[in-house]
Amino acid sequence: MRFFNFKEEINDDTHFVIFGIPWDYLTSTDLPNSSITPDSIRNITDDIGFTTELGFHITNFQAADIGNVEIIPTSVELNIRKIDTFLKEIYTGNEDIIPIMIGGDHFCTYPVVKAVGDQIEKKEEFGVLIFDAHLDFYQEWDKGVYSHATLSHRIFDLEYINNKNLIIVGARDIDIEELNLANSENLKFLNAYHIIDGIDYYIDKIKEFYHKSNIKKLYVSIDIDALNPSIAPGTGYAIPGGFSYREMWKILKEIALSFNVVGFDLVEVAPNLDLENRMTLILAVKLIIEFMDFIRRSKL
Ligand SMILES: [Mn+2]
Repeated sequence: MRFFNFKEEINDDTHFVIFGIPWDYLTSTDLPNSSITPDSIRNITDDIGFTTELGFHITNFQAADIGNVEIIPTSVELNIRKIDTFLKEIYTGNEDIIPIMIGGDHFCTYPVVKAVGDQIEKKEEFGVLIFDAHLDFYQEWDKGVYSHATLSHRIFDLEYINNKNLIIVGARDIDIEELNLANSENLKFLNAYHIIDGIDYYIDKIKEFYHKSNIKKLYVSIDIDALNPSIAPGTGYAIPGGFSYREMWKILKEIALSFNVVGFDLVEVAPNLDLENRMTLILAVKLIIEFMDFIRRSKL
């Protein structure tokens, strides 16, 4: 089972490497089952047309799907190390490869961002863009410092990440403690209610933010709950007021054209909460494949 017909092996021509992290131990409800998502997403690619919306043949992507990281659900520190090793192997022999991670809960993003950031020589050019209904900025959550609710705080704690190169977009479900924490650190986030001002608001603000600090290389993390639950019902925390598919499509297109996207992920899809027609899984596949096409075009 592979993502579309991508090959399993990385070779000299490989541009994108897809892999899954089937891990949802650090979510904070018993409802979602995002550990089955990487394979559910691969499965559904059989039912989706083999072209992107702009007409690129998916068979022509120079991409590999190398499977899943082997996870032992409760072994948090061990999994973090395993994910790091997995990423380092991807980069062996080709440091320009663009890793694409399918989660898993949002915590899966932390070890991936760290591995991607660690191998970038000019750290001052590196930025992280997170789409999320939540800030995930708690210092600790039910299972400790590592949780899907502390994700962006752990990223923020990386020595090369700060309030000038990390931005969270689509926020609309923030607790008081978390808001106070975010404000005290001057964490940059864009609220979802600006959608009523038109999608260019986000494109302009995101570009302005990164240009101000001279960021050129971006890691992008997409929590599916950044999108509106009317189109993404299959997730643990369905918060109203998110982006439409087309709005997200447009933002991703502009981001890919304006920055060098060095990796991205899609997390928090829960197939067990999806509708029978699997619309959240299809949305996830479309976002991945469209973003890949935008990134490919930006490098032509
Ligand atoms: Mn979220």
